[in-house]
Amino acid sequence: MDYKVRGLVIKSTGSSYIIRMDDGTSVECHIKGNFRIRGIRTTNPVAVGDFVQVTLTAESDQTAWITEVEPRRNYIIRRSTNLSKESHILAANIDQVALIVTVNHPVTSTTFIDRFLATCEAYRVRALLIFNKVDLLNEDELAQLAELRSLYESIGYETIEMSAISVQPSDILPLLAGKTTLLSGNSGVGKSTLLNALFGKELTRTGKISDAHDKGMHTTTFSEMYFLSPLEGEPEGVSAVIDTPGIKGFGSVDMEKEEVSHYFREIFRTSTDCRFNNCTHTNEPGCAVIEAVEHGEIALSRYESYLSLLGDCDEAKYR
Ligand SMILES: Nc1nc2c(ncn2[C@@H]2O[C@H](COP(=O)(O)OP(=O)(O)OP(=O)(O)O)[C@@H](O)[C@H]2O)c(=O)[nH]1
Ligand SMILES: [Mg+2]
Ligand SMILES: [Zn+2]
Repeated sequence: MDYKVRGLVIKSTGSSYIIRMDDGTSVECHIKGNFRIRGIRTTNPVAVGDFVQVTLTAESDQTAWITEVEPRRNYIIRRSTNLSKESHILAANIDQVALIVTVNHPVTSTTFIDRFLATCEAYRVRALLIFNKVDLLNEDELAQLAELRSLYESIGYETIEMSAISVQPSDILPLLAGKTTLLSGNSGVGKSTLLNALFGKELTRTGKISDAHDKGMHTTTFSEMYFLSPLEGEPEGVSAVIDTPGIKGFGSVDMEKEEVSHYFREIFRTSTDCRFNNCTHTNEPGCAVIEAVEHGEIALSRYESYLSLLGDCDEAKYR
């Protein structure tokens, strides 16, 4: 006889999934080829963080199938920057994103940061910026770090700086307490190193960045959720961290052109002073956003990221 159980997806390899059952045991599951979730077209119909129904067959092969995905509280989708239009769910049912970025070794571009933050805004997921590898930065880079931190703090994002190779778990754990946190960022920025530091042991592999290109080598290939035990004195509640493969670019989510400015908080705030209420902040007379960029009240890097996302929307239209 077949029977059904409920569980949480804690690892996804693309072809199979590890599900943690409500009783704490884990089982490897597959999905049938024709499995689809209505409304979302993605390369992965099931993601880490999803709650699913699993059907176990009591036959000798003991195959477990995911037969149903429960409605998601939220999710973060990444559209690749190439023209394939492929979307990938990074994780589902998360409380926050910790975006790990590095001023150097490797360089995380502000375009990448802003596209990621805009996506978090679009999906209404809180984002925290963690600047890593501060031990490797020279004087100029440290100045750049301070500038970036103050820029993002002024917009309203929480930022911290650290070195994952020497960080004390107690410096980071309060930020994660009682929450499910998605760790994301470019390859080689130190996501897995931070995860290992939090647990005080090597749970997952880390990899050197390439000497030739100063870039990560895509060491982590699967997404996986890890559970932290609560700190002493911290309120109870499960804290979970999802380590994910490094991502290169971040294409626009399915945004309408008019929406893009809503996902750049300071641009949105300023846009109420534009002369036209359908202002795209590109070349209209009386545009308060352009004026604020000219006066240095809105960072040029942020405005450029905004324009690049707008450009993507145009491109998407003609595909
Ligand atoms: N000096 C220094 N090295 C670090 C720090 N954090 C990570 N590294 C090193 O950077 C390299 C890449 O770290 P990983 O943790 O594998 O990076 P990742 O973000 O998980 O990369 P992917 O799995 O490829 O996405 C490793 O050699 C780490 O030891 C840091 O704070 N300081
Ligand atoms: Mg990794
Ligand atoms: Zn405007």
